[in-house]
Amino acid sequence: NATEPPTARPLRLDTAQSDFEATFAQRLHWSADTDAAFEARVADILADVRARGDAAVLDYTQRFDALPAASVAELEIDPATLRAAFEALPAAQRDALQQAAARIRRYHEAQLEACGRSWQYRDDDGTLLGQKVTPLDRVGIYVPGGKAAYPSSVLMNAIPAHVAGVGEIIMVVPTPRGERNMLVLAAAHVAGVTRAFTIGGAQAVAALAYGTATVPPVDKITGPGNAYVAAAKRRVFGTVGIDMIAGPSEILVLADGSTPPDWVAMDLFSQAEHDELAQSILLCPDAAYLDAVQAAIDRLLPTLPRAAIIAASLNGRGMLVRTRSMEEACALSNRIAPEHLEVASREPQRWEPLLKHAGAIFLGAYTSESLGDYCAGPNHVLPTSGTARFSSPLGVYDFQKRSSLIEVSADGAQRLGRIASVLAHGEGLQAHARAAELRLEDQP
Ligand code: HSO
Ligand code: ZN
Repeated sequence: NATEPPTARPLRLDTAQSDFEATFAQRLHWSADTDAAFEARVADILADVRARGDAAVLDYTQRFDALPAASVAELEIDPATLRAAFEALPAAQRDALQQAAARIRRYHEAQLEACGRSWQYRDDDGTLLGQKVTPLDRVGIYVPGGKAAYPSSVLMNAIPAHVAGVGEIIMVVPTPRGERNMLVLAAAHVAGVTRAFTIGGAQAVAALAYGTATVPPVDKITGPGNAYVAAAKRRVFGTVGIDMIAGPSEILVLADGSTPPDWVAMDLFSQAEHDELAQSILLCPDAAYLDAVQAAIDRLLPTLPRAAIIAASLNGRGMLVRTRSMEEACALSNRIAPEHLEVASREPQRWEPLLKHAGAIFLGAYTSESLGDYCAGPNHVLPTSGTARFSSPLGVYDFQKRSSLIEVSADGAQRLGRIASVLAHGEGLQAHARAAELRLEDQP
């Protein structure tokens, strides 16, 4: 019944209950299920674009996006149009975009200084060794259309690429029926996108990966997308680099009971409103506080336009968990390795050293995850589904690669030549051994 207000009851659990582990593990689990028929459809689109180029891109854009065009050139948005989109915005939106962009740029510039620079050292004998860091020549940024069209994600993908020194940033964005999202175009202007095309889906991924007469081939594709885009990115990996395959958004709040329950409830909602499959979890040692947050959920949910999505997310995947202690809550959080981790505590610095695995850690009551989504500075493209155990936020380093640098001195060749010769003989590789030995002063 559409008129009834939705209710949200995240699963209540207690780490002391006997079936906690099993119930918790089952609720936590998420996996992208794809079937063979779906994979085959995506593979067909990729092969078709690879073979027929622009003509195939035009066919699929007409079929899937109801956007007819005589040429792919017609689907390109020139930089002047991106600028005009920006200039036509209300001043408050222009200002907010620019301020967010400036903060994101500053953060990623600091990242470049700290971990994105070339380095070298010399052996005593003058041999030079080092690592040379180079930006990628050309990258493609996929921007979803429809309900997941986020201008903030344009900033989060394009700015680190720009800061890394990428030569050309090619944006693709599906534009069903030709309805353009002006904030997305404006964000592309602010973030320094080089060229933009109103194409999307697997066909856009294929165009970027293989290149067509009009769309230049890129070296890496980043950015989120629907199941077609995810499957296409997986398949073109190897021909080009990709960033990550993101799952639904997640937030985990670690609370000691000192943050107003309304704030925490709204933070849980903020990720739940992305997607029915998003996951919001609250861990707290105080059961009365969990009750207070549930009461806040009941009161605040009906005030939100996306209440139905939020309710579906919280009812399907949400959890309010009482833990024995904050220490236990921290340990549990590490096992989950959430995308976003809020430490809603009056002493966040006490708990931070205990936290190892999370895409981004938000410390203290004032640090709403939502501020990180838009403008704090760090990237909002983060590892999901427990992958924060082994991977990192999107960053400048994703738009660079490294080459080793070696310059052996005449003296160095004596020392290294003897070692290499022995090992090469051991491997039975005579040419390797001779190449090293020819440079020795006393040849064997
Ligand atoms: N929370 C999302 C990013 C986003 N939020 C964009 C709002 N707009 C990534 O996990
Ligand atoms: Zn968000």
